[in-house]
Amino acid sequence: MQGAGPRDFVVVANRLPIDLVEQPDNGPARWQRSPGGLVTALEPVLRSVDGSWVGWTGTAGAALDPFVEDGLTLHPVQLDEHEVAEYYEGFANSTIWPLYHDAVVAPTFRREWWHAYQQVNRRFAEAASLAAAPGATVWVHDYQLQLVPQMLRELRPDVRIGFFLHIPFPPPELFLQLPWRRATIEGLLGADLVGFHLPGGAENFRYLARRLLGLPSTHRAEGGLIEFGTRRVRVGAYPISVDAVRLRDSSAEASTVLRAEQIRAELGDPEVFLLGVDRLDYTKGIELRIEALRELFQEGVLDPDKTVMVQLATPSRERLAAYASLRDVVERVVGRINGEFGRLRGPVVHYLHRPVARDELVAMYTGADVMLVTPLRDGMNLVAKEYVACHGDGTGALVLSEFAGAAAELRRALLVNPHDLEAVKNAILSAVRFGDPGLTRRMRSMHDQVMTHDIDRWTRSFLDDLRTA
Ligand code: ADQ
Repeated sequence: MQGAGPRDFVVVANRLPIDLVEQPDNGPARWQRSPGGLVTALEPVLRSVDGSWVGWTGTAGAALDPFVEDGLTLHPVQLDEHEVAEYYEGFANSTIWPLYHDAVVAPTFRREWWHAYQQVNRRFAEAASLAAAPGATVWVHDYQLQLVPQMLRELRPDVRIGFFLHIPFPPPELFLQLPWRRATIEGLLGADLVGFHLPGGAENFRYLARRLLGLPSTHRAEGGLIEFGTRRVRVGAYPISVDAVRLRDSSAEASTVLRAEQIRAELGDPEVFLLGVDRLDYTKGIELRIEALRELFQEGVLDPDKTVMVQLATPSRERLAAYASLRDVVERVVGRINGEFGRLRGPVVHYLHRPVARDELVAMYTGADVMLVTPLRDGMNLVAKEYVACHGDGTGALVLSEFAGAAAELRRALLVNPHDLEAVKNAILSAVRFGDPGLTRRMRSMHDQVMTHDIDRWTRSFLDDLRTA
C-alpha cells in the first residue's frame, strides 16, 4: 500500500465512504462507514485496485490533508456551512434531486445556489487533479458533481474521465426547466464516457446535447457517440447492481437463518412478514405502501392479527423542509395504522427511523415474506436487488414500482404503478398467496438475473467502455 500520493485510479463522489461523527459525550470525533447505495457499490472496487477517493467528510468546516483510513486512501474536500446550505442542501438536493425525480416535489431555482454549485464543483475538480497520477482514470459520480468532468478536463487533459449518474436523467421537458441547462450538459460532456442506469436516460442526454448545443451523435448501433469539437463522448446505460454472491451466501449462513427466525419470533410469529427498507425520502413512496396495507386491513381482506410490517427508514437530509414534513407524514400514517389495528402485544407496523447493521438487514431480507419497493421514481433501487439476492431458494415475493430503474431488469416482480393504490393492494394480495408455484418461479428467475448481473459486472462494463472510449 502506497501513502496518500497520486494514483492511477481515482473515485470522485460528493461524500467520502466514511463520515466524521461527533460523540455525544464530547469524546473525540471518530470515523464511521457512511450509508447509501454508492458506497455499498464502490468500496469493493476501490479496494481491489488500491485507488483513492475524493469526497466531502459530511461535516462543515473540517479541512483535512489526504489520509489513509481502514485501508482506503481518502482526499477530503472541505465545505463551509454556507456551502453545505447552498451547494448541497440547495442546488443538489432542492434543485437537481427533485427536478430529476419527475418534480414529485417542486424544484427551487436560485442563482446563488448555482454559484455555490459551480464553486464547489471546481474545488472537487482541483482535488481530483491533485489525486490523479499522469494518465490516470478518474471516475466522477452523481448529480452533485455534474460540472466536474469539464473542469477537470481543463486542468488535466491527460486523464481519462468517466461520469456516472446514480439518479434518473429526466425527460427533456423537465430538464429544460433548469436555467443552467446548457452549462450542465457541457459540464457532463467533459467526460469521455457518460453513463446512466437505463437506455432512456442516455437517450434523453443525447437528445438534449443535440437540442441545446447542436451536437450530433452517431447511430446507437455505432455506439451513440456525441461529437463534441475534436472529441467524441461515449454515452451508455450501465444498470448498477449488488454484491450478489456475498448476499446469497450470507443469507444462507446458519447464523443468518437463525437470526431471521428470531426476528419473526420477536415480531410475534406472524403469518405474513412484510418489509420496507429505504432512506427516508419523498421519492420512495413509503407512506403510500402503508396506506395500501391499512386499506387491506380495513376492508378485511388481510388479517392484522396475522400480519406484521417492518419499515426501516434511514434518516436523510433532515435539515430540509421537504424531508422534515415527509417524516411527519410517515409518522402520522404509521401512528394511524397502529392506532386502528395494533394490539397490546405489539404494533402492526414497526417503524425504525435509523440505519440497521448489515448482518441484521440481511437477516430481515432473508426472513421477510414480502418486500415492498414502491418509489414514485428511483434511478435503480438496490434494496430490490438485495432482497432478490437473499432468496435463491425461491421463497419470498417482491412488489416493485414500475418507476424504479430495477423494474427494467426485474420483469418478474409484481410490478405496480405506485400512484394506483388499488394496484398496490392487489400486488400485496398476490404476494401473500404462499404456496403459489408462480411466485417461486418469479423469484427464481429474478434471482438468476441478479446473480448474473452483479456489481462486478457493472463496474467491469463501465470501466471497460471507459478504457476504450
Ligand atoms: P439510494 O437512494 O440511497 O441510492 P438504494 O439504491 O435503495 O437508494 O440504496 C440504499 C442502500 O442503503 C441499500 O444498499 C440499502 O441496503 C441501504 N439501506 C437503506 N436503508 C437502510 C437502513 N435502514 N439500514 C441499513 N441500510 C440501509 C441512489 C439512487 C438509487 C440507486 C443507488 C445506486 O437513488 O436509485 O440505486 O443510488 O446507484
